[in-house]
Amino acid sequence: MTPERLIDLHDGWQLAEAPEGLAGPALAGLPDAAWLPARVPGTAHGALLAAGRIPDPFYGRNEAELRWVGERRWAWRLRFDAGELAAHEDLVFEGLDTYCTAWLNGERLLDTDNMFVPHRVDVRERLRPGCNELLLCFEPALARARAVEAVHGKRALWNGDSARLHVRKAQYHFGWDWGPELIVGGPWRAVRRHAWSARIDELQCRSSLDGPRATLQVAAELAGAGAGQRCSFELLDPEGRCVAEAVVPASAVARATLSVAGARLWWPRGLGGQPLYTLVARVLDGERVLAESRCRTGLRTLRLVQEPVEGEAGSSFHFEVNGQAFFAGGANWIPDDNLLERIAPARYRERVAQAAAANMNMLRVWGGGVYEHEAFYEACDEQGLLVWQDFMFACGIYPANAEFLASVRAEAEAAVKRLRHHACLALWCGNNEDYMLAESVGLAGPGVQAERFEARAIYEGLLPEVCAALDPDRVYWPGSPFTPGADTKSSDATVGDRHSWEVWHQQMLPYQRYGDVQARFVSEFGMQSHPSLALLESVLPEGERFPESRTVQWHNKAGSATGPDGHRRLAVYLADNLRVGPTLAEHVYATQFVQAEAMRVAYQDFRRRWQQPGARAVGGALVWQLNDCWPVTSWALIDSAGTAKPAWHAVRRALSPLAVAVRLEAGQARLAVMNGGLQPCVLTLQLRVFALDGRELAHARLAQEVPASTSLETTQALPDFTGPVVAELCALDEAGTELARDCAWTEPFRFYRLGSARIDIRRDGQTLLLGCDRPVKGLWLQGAALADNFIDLVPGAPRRVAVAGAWPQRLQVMALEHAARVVAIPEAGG
Ligand code: BMA
Repeated sequence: MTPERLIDLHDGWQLAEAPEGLAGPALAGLPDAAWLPARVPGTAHGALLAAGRIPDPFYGRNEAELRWVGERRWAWRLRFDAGELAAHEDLVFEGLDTYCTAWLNGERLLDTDNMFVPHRVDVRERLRPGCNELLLCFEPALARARAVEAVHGKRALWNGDSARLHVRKAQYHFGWDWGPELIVGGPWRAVRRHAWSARIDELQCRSSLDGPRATLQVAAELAGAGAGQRCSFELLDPEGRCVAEAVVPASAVARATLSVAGARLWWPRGLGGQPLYTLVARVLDGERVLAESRCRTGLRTLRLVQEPVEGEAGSSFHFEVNGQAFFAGGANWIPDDNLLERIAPARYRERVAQAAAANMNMLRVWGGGVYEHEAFYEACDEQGLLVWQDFMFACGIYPANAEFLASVRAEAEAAVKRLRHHACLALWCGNNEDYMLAESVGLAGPGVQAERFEARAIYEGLLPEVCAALDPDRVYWPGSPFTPGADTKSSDATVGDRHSWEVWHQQMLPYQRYGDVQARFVSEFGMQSHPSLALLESVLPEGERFPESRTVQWHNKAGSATGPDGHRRLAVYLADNLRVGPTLAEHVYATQFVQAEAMRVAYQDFRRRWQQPGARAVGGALVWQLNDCWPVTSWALIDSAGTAKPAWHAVRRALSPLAVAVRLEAGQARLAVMNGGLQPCVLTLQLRVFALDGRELAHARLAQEVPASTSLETTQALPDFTGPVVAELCALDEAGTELARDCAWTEPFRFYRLGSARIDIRRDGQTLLLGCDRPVKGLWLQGAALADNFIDLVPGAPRRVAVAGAWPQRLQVMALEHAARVVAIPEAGG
């Protein structure tokens, strides 16, 4: 019996266009000149780009010129030496996108039609000790999908070609209202050779807590293990020390119970640490380890709570971890690139870290992308970000024929088995907006018979079945948004989750009215803005660098059946709020300004309604969207170069463990304090009101005690002043140190002029001192890594902002109504 070997087959691949009608050995026989070097995991687009055979699909309007790549057949060839063969030899394909046929040494191995289903093929009889040839041929997915659509019929959808509904492939590949149509294909996940005599197929770990004691039911599905062999289980604590172990006879499914006294609990960030335990299973032949499998997990309990909300209709929708209720503040995650092979694990960690640094504690993996890379979930485990995990259905009326359901079942089982051990995984969700779409086409909603919406068989049948069987301790939610019960609408604001798109989509409400579109859990809302000027210009030909250009519009995919409308909606929000200059730089700042203000208002208006136990009116807010997959004008907080926009800072402040919000109302200011911590806090609320010429009109201090995990509100009279004002609200601790701050201005900003304020920027050690003589709105500093940015200044003590990393020689300074300028930073006192 020899120990198992898992060998990556990633180097030495070649790619060639596969002529129509050619298959198997005939393909492998294409002339050498036809073959390009390729890497696995990879895509044909990626290999052609690396070989300089196609231009950057993200530049200009190249996307349109490159449709041909997705319309061709592509062959992938690998010749490798297998050396000594083991008792068992498998080829493992973690992901083939999408319609692929594989041959080994001329023998057909498998045909695939679902990019989310991994395949293991026994090749013991076909693998040779010497040279072997593995060949993959990928068919054009759109053409194949259209052939299936022709059989099953066209269906309603939002975004992309309707044939996408019939193919189990990342839906955003077909184009989305923030993404290009790039129908990539190829071995997008790992290809491996598994040589073994015994192996561990599945490892499962179900934990429960009883006070400080954790009990883990562990199970390992074994193959090839024989009589006299044993299976050992070891649980390692975060430092790698063994804290529990068991050894049992090796059988088809080896089971054991492990117990840990003094279990260290995993918490979402902001509530506690993220200690991760590692379960290690081994098949032992005497002392020799034949096979090993390990998974990391966290010990915690998690509940979705739907309880009455005092004084209101419906029920709450909030989460509790380890018995502690908390407000879920976060974002929707989309794939971070169109060519996923370009995303290294470090990039997942960086993006997740950016979400964490914005004080987020939840990310929703949205249903039009992919079941994400391991590195994503590991980063969420480590950084304490819970994951709302959609199954991969988005904005469509999906078929429910037997063949489709069988493919979905295999996909769902693979996803649940792969992800279920992650501490970060909070909830499984059936789809994105399919109930909403069904309602919009009369297939669901009040008075509509349930069976008219046949995809319920997936969201209310197949998927909950798979989750109940393979991951019974985790919540399953049929869709986002979703409202339980017959005759309900997914837009119901009193039960379940909701997508509040009255701002931006639908009636395009002003963002100042986010408070009117709250819900028990706002799982989508958003406002568009341009990416950074540098990124935008990097994809614009010289002559196209103005806001209204054809290429700028090309990089805004928002729109509907009537065509692109992102630029028009942006124009409305700019016209509502600002005076905007003609240059691209001014347009970038203006759109980012509006997005930042919209995010400030939205998160504050939703989080204020977290309130107190028994009255959890709003349990969470997940903005659409955290990230981008290419250089685009979109709802993202972080552009595709990884640059955080001003909105990211607005979200970071609004989700800060202790945060404040101020609203100007007739004759009074409404003050809110949000304490997300586990301890009550005693503080002073300081409200200062300024005229725009810098005069301080009022200064008030209120003592306030805020219980743990509570949001509360109060009001304070405003001075009798008819002109526009700025109100600055700060929460101070007993020592007078500022804990949180927010500013509210008389709006809209376009009614008054601000440009004459003097902005003073000085250095004090590793800190910037930012001062002014009159109020300054939206000070946006570029050129350094700053702890705070997009800041409002009021006269008085300068704001101190820490600078991380190298001290910048120069900073680019922008603010509302202030022309952009680049400044050197003098020392303080100089
Ligand atoms: C919702 C999301 C996405 C879309 C976004 C912006 O529909 O689910 O499908 O990109 O709004 O329009």
